Amino acid sequence: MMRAVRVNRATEPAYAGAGTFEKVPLALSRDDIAGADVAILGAPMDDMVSNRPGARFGPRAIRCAYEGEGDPRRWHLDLGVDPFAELRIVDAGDAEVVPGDAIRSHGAIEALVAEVVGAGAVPVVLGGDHSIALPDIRATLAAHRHGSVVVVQFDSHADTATDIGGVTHSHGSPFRHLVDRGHLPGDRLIQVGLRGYWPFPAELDWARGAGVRWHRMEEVRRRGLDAVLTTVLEEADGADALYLSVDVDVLDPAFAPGTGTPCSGGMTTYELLHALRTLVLAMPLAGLEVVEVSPPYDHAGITALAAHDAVLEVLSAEALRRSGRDPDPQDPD
Ligand SMILES: [Mn+2]
Repeated sequence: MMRAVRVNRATEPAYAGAGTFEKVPLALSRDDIAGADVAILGAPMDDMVSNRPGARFGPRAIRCAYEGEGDPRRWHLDLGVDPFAELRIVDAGDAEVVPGDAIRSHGAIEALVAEVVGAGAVPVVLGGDHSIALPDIRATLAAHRHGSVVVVQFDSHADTATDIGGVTHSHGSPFRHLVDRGHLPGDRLIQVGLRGYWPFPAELDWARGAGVRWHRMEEVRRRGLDAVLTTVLEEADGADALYLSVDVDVLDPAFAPGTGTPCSGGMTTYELLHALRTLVLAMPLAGLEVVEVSPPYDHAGITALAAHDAVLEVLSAEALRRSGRDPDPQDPD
């Protein structure tokens, strides 16, 4: 029985009152989360970035980057669905991170994600730097049969370094550790949007040997996004569920300047939304993380808005997929 606490008054606007994701109910214990389909949680840490910090402020900015009033209500014009009407969505608050102690913060994030999946809800994790992928994906995978979840990582960087300058745990290493430590089979990791000047050949050799598949941004431009997504779904064949790891720097800096390691030549926001929708409509969702939103480097909140809308897109597609209905755009004939 869900006992989540309502946080808004009936006509309270978006900019007023408590800051849960779109004012969904607050659920701070496992008993309160029980019965929810989806639980949103924050991982507000940026101790492991290699360049510009600020992603610790990401969860709050992503949660509040919306308009509207009163109880959460959204109508996805292309899918014809209201995710808040179809799914029981709660906000489980933030992990109890410890500023300056990234390892303890990782432990807190892993514990909260474990609590969410233990309560039977799909975790939606708002980062935070990308190092959180290690604890939060590990906690999610632990609730599924080994190798049954495919992770699709949207990112300009592979994040597969053994270490960066001798530092073993950073936002440049989580996917290397997930694979090398046996949590995620290499052939259950698919990367989309890589570009720029990293990873180096040694890391690409490792990825090839581990069975990791990747699709550079150049391939997305050359073959087209839909063709690449078709390939991604073929590569995911045999998996029971999908985990989406969205590093907002997969977007071009023109669309997402507020991030720690921006990289030119990336996706438009529309392309990311379309890709997320396509994948979630095709496969059950095991979890989602949206990371590396750094509000101090943002302009007019556009990066936080893109991250927020990525979450909303995934929720909408998951709602429609679970309903078994076809999209219903309700256009005039
Ligand atoms: Mn990343």
